[in-house]
Amino acid sequence: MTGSPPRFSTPLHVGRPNIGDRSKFLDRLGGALDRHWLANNGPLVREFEARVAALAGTRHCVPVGNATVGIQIAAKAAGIAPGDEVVVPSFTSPATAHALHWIGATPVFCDVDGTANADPGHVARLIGPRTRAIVGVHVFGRPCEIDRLAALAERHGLPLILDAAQAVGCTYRGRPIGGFGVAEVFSFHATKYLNSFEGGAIVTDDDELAERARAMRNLGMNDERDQVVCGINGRMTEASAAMGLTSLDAMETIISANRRNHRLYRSGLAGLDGVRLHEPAPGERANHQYIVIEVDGAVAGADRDTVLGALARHNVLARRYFHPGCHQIPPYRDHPALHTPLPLPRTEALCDRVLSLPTGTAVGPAEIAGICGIIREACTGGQVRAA
Ligand code: T4K
Repeated sequence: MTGSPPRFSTPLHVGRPNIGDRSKFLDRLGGALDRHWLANNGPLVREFEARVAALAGTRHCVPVGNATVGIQIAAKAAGIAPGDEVVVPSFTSPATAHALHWIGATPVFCDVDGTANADPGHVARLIGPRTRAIVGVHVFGRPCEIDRLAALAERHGLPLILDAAQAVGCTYRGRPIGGFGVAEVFSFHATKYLNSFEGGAIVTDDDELAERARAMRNLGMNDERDQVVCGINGRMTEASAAMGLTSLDAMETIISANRRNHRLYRSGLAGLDGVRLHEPAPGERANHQYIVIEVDGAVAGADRDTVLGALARHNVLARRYFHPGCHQIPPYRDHPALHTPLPLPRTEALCDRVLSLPTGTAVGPAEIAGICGIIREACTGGQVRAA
């Protein structure tokens, strides 16, 4: 392979943004310019809010500047205060842990189950006298074990907050993600299948939490402009909402491209020993926005990083979502107050195996065939085996 030209002349990215209908976006942006209303809960943000609440099936949606600030606000609005411990999976974006740490809470990391989500049994063992909340994450859009986490939260009188950054448009037990726990938080970052450049939303059925979150997002002011709480600037702009609305218009088209891509990867990687493609939860609606494989180096003939390197040589910029686990990054790995029994063996094994591959509307059958071919070659030492 060394010395041969790359299979792709331009890079294939994980998280290449889906653009949607450019003219609709530009019309919306033009409207904002004409109105001279660019920020602070303008009409496009309010329209986005209504559309996202309808999608989530919740009474409230509070659009925010990004999901990280959304998690901070949701956690604070749910009563999490400095010094509180929050049980959260280590296998997630650093954003989840950092958002909690940034408001003074101490993340206590749990291990994963077989779906790369929080293991409720381990969560139960980590709940102690200083625990004030549980944060679940729907990793790669696959819902975590909400029922079991909610039962634990209820038994211990704790709020359950759900990081749904990757799970917009998915369902759990047939109901839309968004309406579970005390609040869920979506991301509309550029790399998400629905994007608002940067953006996020807190969705909830809790009237009081929503009211606090709204004020917290706006420097602590309520709708009457009275200072009611300690706030931050977590506002979404009109330009972001214009893009978010345009993405929502294209949602079904994007999901069907993602679903087709998932099918193509499934057949392209079928029969390749030691390479496992993550699948959505059976019977649930999925957004398929991440194509995730696990490479078991002991079986596959190549480890994950060898496959990553082979892909990179051919201009396929796969991503190690997530590596390393949050418990192995600063400041948590050296945190004096952290009493998680380390290591987290299943998380660490998973972090060494996972790889996210390009998908979305920028990727089609030819690219996927090429990517699967590179993975096969890497695993079989250049001998392409029939699927
Ligand atoms: N919770 C979870 C579970 C999350 O996954 C995330 C974010 C959050 C919370 C926090 O949400 P936000 O606060 O961001 O709303 C990316 C995203 O930046 C991040 O939003 C996302 N998770 C994470 C899984 O992926 P990086 O560090 O990998 O991003 P970056 O800049 O390296 O871009 C990834 C790939 O996308 C690259 O190959 C380049 C490509 N790309 C990126 C951008 C921004 C493009 O092609 N065009 C673009 O405009 O984290």
